[in-house]
Amino acid sequence: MDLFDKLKELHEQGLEEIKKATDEQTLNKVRVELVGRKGELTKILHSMRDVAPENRREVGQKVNELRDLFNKQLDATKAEIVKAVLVKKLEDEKIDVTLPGCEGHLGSKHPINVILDDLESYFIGMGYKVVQGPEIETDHYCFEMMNLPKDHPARDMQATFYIDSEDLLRTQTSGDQARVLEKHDFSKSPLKMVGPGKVYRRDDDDATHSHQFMQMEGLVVDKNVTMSDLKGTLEMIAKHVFGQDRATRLRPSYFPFTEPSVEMDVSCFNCDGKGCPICKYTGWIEVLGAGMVHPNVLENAGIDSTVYGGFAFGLGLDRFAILKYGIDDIRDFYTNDVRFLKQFRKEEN
Ligand code: FA5
Repeated sequence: MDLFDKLKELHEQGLEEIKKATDEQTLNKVRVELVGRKGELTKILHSMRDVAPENRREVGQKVNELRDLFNKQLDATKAEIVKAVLVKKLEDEKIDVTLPGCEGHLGSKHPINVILDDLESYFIGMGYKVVQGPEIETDHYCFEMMNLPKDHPARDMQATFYIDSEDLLRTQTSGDQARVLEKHDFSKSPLKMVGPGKVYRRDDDDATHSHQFMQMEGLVVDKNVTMSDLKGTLEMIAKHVFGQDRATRLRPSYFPFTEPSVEMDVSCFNCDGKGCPICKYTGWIEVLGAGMVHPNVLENAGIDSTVYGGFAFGLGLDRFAILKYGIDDIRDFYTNDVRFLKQFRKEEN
């Protein structure tokens, strides 16, 4: 077969091979076979020496024409394959935007966070700043700075989880008072702060006691702060959270960091003050401790207690939530039962 016949045959076969290729990999193989460096057309060029000199020009021209034709056809087929792949992909991944979406299960705020957020905004509105102390506190700030030196008998009231001889899971948020007092510049402004957070005690759990619970510390220090400022503040808080009608009472109490000290009780939500197992038949549930800041606490932080004085309080946020929502067991806050938690969705805003 002479070269012209070979070229004619290659022409037909080549176009046929290109047509048959339906994926990029096969097409690339065909491209290499036809127009590659060692492909059929190159082979024909290499055998040019066997062609009569007067025909060489024509053969060369034909080879070039065929190369152009093959390249054009290969490119066109490649474009078709790419398009077909894309069309298939679009078809496979087609999304019906009219289908109903999958409903996400929205969580809700924990009831204690609902109370916490509400109280924070309430205090911010009254000019308090919000601080956050560490949950792993030092003996120094949790007790010593708060007028509870080592071996003080009142330490027994708050049996503690110690981590080592100096660090402990804080039993109260009162350490926040000492940390803020040390830093505050009284020449610039009086001090009004709340410090919410988790606290831990080696308490026996029951309906109103948990070994882990939330407190919110409050502290106001300025010149001429009186006990009636404290009383007014506590009553406002109780009315804000529980409404105008819920009865409250202040009882004398003892805390080493306040003098005088009080505790505030709110009438039991369950028996309305008549007495039941939840309030241990007293008709009242204790919600906070408070008092006038002890001079030693101020002096420990380098503040002149003959010039400055103030009041402090520590609210039990769990107890607030118990009373506000009528919850008969504090442990429900910590067992994460969604049936319990989702009941508070409507309280979020
Ligand atoms: C204190 O912790 C003081 N630091 C509060 C304070 C601050 C007094 C500033 C004076 C000035 P007490 O141990 O009473 O006080 O706890 C305060 C509140 O935390 C209680 O009124 C109660 O609401 C809550 N509380 C106490 N123990 C538990 C517990 N085991 N579980 C749930 N809430 C508790």
